Amino acid sequence: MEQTKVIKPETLDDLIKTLRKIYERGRDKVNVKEVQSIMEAYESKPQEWEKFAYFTEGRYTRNLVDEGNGKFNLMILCWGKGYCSSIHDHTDASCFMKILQGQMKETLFEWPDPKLPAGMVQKSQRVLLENQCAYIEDSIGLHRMENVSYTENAVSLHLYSPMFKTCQTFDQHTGYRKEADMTFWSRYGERTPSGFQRCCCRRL
Ligand code: CSS
Ligand code: FE2
Repeated sequence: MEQTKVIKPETLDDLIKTLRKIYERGRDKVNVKEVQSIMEAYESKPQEWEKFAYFTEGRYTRNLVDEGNGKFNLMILCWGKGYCSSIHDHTDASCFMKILQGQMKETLFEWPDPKLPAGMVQKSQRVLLENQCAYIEDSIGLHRMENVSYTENAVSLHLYSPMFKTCQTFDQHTGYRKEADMTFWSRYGERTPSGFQRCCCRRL
């Protein structure tokens, strides 16, 4: 696994080009720290990503930005005030999430024992600030993401590799799991025709 010096991507387009190169070169073995550093190095400029940022009432939205030459999905998630995800896994994929605007709280949980219904065990909690980039995969645990602000929206940039279309969501009180389909509210800046998005949104 080679790792080159982190060259700061000046624009979102630059960042996408760099990510494509890394995934082209690394195939399935990219260096997590390298991707994280590059995503962190990009300084969020709303004018570069606002065409992807659709907000709606009642749920967070998932907006496809790039398909990474088939190696990854890059998407922008828009979290209205107080909106959160359910507790979910990441379907054996790597997940990077960078904050483009606002702040997000991440609560990490242990995997529940499917044979023993019980309240889910919380491992840790942290607040991610603008431009920070976090990483999660199934071996680290499950998580819930939350825009805890009731006055500010939050926007985050997610890279998933490989891409996935379903995940599992978990009930915090019983550990009971369900499969959830994950769809896009928009693709490449255009609203998807279905008019409906399924994802791991928590019912409000
Ligand atoms: N995994 C969630 C967002 S939190 S990382 C999703 O893709 O909708
Ligand atoms: Fe997640």
